[in-house]
Amino acid sequence: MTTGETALGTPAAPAYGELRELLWRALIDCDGAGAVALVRDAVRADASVQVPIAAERVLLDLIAPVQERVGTEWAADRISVAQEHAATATNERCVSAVADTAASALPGQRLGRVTVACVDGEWHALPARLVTEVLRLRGWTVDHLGAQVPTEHLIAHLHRRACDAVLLSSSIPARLPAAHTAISACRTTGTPVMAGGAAFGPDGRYARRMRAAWAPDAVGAHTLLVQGLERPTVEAARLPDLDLPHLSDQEYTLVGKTKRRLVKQTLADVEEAFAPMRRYSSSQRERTAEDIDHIVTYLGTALYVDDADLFTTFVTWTAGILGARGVPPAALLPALDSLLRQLTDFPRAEAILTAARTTLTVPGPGRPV
Ligand code: B12
Repeated sequence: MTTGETALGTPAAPAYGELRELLWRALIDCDGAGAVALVRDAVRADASVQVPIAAERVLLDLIAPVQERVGTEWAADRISVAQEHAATATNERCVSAVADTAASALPGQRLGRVTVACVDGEWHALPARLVTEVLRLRGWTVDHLGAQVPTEHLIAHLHRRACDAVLLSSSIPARLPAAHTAISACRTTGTPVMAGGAAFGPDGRYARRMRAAWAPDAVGAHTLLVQGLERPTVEAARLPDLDLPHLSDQEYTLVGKTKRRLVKQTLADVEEAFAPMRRYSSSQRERTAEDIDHIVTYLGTALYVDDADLFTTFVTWTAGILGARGVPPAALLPALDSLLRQLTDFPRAEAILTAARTTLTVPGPGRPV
């Protein structure tokens, strides 16, 4: 697509199939002007509804699915990391364009003020941004703090600007311990906390364990806010550890403290057991060390929330990523076996590793081996 051509022609009811394809093309061609023109036209073309509703549809039914496709194509090794970054940057521009297009049509009466932020260490800003823009379109005043907000600065913000709720976003499960710290700290300010994003699990199970309200998406966030969230009392404030009694076995803490040693030994064991690794270049070796580092991080996270599924999902995902890049998923087994040997006194870690190992080795639909 060239700049300014948008090939709209869709009926008022949004059937975005073709537009998704065109937006995808524009993102991959780094055609920012074309992408922006396309989404603006899509808002204006949806004339059967008021502008804020049309804008919301474009954000959630056009821009968001195309962004998800960016992830799928990267995972399948069909686009590069650079293309993924460029596409995301362009799509962020599209979100701003939609917000600007609808700005003059926003409802005059505001429903209240909320703060939206990504938890510490969380770079996935776009999901939070979508939540922010949808809430603005639906009548909320939003303080949008963006990516990786250090918890102390978030708390300082809440003290400066009282709000009806703080909405925390996280996409990467590895950020769950940080999310829990942020949720607990926000609660001590007496501000209701809502969590969301892929990290909290499809049913929000981790958010609830951390005493945060949860909604699956931006519209769900609005619904919960309208219903009203309970304000936490100062007396209810407590250390995050008390929400997760299993942490008293210290497995999470000890795996975290010995992480460097665990990664080093695992790398040595993998090199011993997986012959092709001996011919790896230094950058392939570096990637392998990173993969092992992530495996230990996710083991720690699974211990933190006490859920083997979290680790199995991560290992299955890693196997898929490796498989798409020509590395057999079985290459992960020596790493799991090494950790099993090193963590013999850790019953929860052992159960988590064993469950993941079984998933990798037992053939079945969708199984990587
Ligand atoms: C773009 C992107 C990036 C960009 C982010 C830039 C940016 N400005 O956002 C960059 C390059 C920084 C990045 C980095 C990484 N990424 Co990334 N990334 C993505 C990608 C392609 C899109 C994310 C996105 O915007 N999704 C679109 C929206 C629509 O997502 P959504 O979650 O559905 O949002 C809705 C709901 O979740 C909900 N919601 C969200 N927040 C909240 C909050 C509240 C309160 C509520 C109620 C609701 C809510 O509402 C939203 C709108 O309705 C995803 C793929 C994907 N499928 O999402 C991978 C993905 C999330 N990334 C992934 C990975 C692995 C990484 C890295 C670890 C890669 C690496 N090795 O470095 C790093 C981690 C960085 C970090 N510490 O955060 C994996 C995660 C897999 C996993 N199991 O953990 C994914 C899934 C890619 C994949 N297909 O495998 N990434």
